[in-house]
Amino acid sequence: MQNLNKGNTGSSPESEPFSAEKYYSTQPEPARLKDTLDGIRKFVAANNEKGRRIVLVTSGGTTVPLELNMVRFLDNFSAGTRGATSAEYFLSHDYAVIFMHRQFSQQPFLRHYSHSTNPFLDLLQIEEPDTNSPSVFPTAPRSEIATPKVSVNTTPEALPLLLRVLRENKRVKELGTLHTVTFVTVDDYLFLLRGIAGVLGEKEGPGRRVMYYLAAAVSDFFLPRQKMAEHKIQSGKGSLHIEMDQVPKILKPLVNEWTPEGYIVSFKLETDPQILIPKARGALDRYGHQVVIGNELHTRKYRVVFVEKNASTNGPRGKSIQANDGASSYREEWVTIQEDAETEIEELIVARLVERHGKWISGRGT
Ligand code: 9Z3
Repeated sequence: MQNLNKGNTGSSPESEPFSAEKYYSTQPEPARLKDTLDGIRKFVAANNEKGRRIVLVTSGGTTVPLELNMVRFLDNFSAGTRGATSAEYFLSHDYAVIFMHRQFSQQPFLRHYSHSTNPFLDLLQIEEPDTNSPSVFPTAPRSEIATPKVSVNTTPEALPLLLRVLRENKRVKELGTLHTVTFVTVDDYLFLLRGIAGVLGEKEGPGRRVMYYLAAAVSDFFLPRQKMAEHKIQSGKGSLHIEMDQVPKILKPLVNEWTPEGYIVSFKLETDPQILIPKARGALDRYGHQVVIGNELHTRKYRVVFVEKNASTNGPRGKSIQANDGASSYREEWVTIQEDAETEIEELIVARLVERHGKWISGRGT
């Protein structure tokens, strides 16, 4: 058996778990973080000036590299559909959207025409010039040379979607309400989240008009840089033993320190339906934010549950107060659609959040 952890220094029960402070002071920040945050600052200022609400949508899965010169990494299933779809609905509600997503995962608008869904090339039709025409004669003046014509090849059934996507994409571009940043590793994700929250929480910033919609599937475990092998892990020494550290729970500093007034929505993913609601409630108790949206892996496109604390059990800014009567201190709302429905569940999720956020802004929400 070989131990992946450099110098056989796998974390033992007595080794300290990573606090957020320890994590940020020992792990590498992504290249060009400052430039990325400058871009965010400009976007936020421009939209804040217009009084818009702003949402940070995180989307897609993070990777965990196993080597410093990375050949291998751990990944997860998320395609970023939830985040990309939700971003479109936030845009339609006139939010300015910071779309922080895993590189090459689904993106708003583009998701409708990926390599597998409505393949983009199938939409284009080419019409070759008539080769007998004198205008293709090589000595003809350039302006007279016939060029192939490209047109959009669509059917009456496909046209409404295409028009809707094109119009909405154009509207969003003209308004300047979508700003995209990418991450790959869990380190990228954690540094970006802290940096963006810092910008959104700045004094002259949007305050309560900010929502965090944390739909990215973030790894719970990582290999600290100090324990990583430098080079590609070699085979031939038997089985591989990897001991990973826990990723620090950054919802805590997000709620308490980085974003004093933001409306925070986290997602809880489980595969065992029995533990979904207890886990979601536990997260609300631990972090004191506003909403946990629970979903199960296989039904996530058709069924989610909003888990919130009742007003009486929320302290200032959603900080939870332990109620004596257990279950009655929480409320749950299931949102479901038929599996063959035309509607996307994100439309319903976002509409509910926009309403709750409105109350939060006016000081009536929890
Ligand atoms: C989610 O639960 C998202 O809804 C999905 C969306 C990742 C399931 P897809 O991208 O899937 O549309 O394919 N996101 C949060 C997952 C997560 O990492 N949550 C942490 C946890 O469950 C807490 S922040 O412990």
